[in-house]
Amino acid sequence: MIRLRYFWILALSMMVIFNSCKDEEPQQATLNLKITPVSNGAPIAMNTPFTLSNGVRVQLSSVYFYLSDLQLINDNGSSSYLQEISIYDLEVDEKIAYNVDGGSFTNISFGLGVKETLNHEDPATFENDHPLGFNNSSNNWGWDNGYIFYTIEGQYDLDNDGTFDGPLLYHVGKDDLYKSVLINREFAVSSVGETELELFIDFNKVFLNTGNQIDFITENVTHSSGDGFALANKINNNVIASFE
Ligand SMILES: [Ca+2]
Repeated sequence: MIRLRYFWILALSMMVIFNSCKDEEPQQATLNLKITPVSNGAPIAMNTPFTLSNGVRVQLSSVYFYLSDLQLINDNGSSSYLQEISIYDLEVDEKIAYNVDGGSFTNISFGLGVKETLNHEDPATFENDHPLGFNNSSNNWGWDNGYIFYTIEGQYDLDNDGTFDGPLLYHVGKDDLYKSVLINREFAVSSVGETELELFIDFNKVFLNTGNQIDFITENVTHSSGDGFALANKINNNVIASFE
């Protein structure tokens, strides 16, 4: 009888412990974020030609972006920090999943590129599959210059005759070109389960941003160094304006 009473006391206290643990467990919500390349609002794909609004045909072959300090912001002051560093490879139709606090938001913010505190790290100090790790070491110029924040590679066909006339190669990096991006977007994130969020980058604007158009004949390659810095800065300003 005594033994049975102890059993019930034990069982009840375990239920109390179990329930209190359950109460304290934070609710886990996931945000699946995707960046879709478009041109004038129409989705585009890598290795598939599309025509810019000035009639020039372009085909992109390789585009990726590093984003630092990605967060969701509400104008009333609340925010949800997603991740210190992410890499989006537009060759892969991928979503990246983040643990997130639910809520209503009005903006998405990030630093375009690798922030200075991470930019001069050795890829070997990260796990291989980390965005800054060995598997992405081809995105690194070495300690002094840091990571290539993003690449835009492809070809252009100036007279749209079906034959490409030259390559496009924009490798943008360097601490001076690390800039903040704020995308205005009103959206809600559920506090449980999964929420999808799709951002866009408009390549018609990357190349033909009003007042800052890229001339493919003279402005088709930059590695962000020396004489190439001005073109990298120009492309960077257009790219920042092209996220939506
Ligand atoms: Ca041509």
